[in-house]
Amino acid sequence: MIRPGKFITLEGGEGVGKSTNLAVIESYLAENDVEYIVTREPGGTHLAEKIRDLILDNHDEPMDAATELLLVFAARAQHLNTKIRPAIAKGKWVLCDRFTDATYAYQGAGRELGERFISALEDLVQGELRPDLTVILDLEPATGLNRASQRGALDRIEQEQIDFFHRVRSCYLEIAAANPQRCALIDASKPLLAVRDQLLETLEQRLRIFLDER
Ligand code: Z5A
Repeated sequence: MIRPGKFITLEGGEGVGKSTNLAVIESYLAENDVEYIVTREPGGTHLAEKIRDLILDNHDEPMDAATELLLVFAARAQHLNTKIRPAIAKGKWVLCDRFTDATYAYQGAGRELGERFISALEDLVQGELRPDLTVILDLEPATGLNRASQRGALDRIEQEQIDFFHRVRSCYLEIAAANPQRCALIDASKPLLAVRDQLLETLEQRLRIFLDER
């Protein structure tokens, strides 16, 4: 019988270094001979990437917060059922750049929609499925936005006011504190190499048990 793969998510505010550190997790998995796929949210499939564009592009009318929330979960349903679940069922590990914690942080806290509707949609779309490990990169929002802005034009969400990103960060810190078994918090304000070392240590502590049971 095939042992289901593990589900790892990477989270944090703007410019915390997710893309940079995704590569660190990938090389750790490869060194440990794990068969894995890398994907992202919103997006990850052809249709879900179209929904991503709707969410992140600038439009000539403001997007309602509930519209944004429903689009995020529409993309997630597609992504989960056509890509993530099938990969896990085949024994592949899934490394996903953002997942539902981002919805709690951005739509729940940033847009101030609260947890109730997100929790209901999470149950509807995910059922019992939750990540096995979530790495949360933590950084003061002004620093992250500064890093992100050096990369080029800001998308619709990146153009929010700084208070929005403070609420996002606080929510991620609350999620990390409330779910210590699942979440590992990494200080992303340190230089790149120090963040990488901290991340590798975390992966070894949290994933060794899964690697050994294969
Ligand atoms: N969103 C949502 O609202 N609800 C949801 O449910 C989900 C998502 C799932 C897309 O995210 C957007 O979707 C996101 C939330 C929303 N908000 N926006 N906009 P994304 O993940 O695709 O994009 P992002 O958050 O904007 O990520 P990013 O800006 O690409 O940043 P990053 O990947 O975290 O950072 P990076 O590209 O690795 O690093 C940025 C720069 O900093 C780069 O030049 C690095 O070399 C540099 N860097 C990285 N680490 C360091 C350190 N330690 N020191 C110095 N410099 C560093």
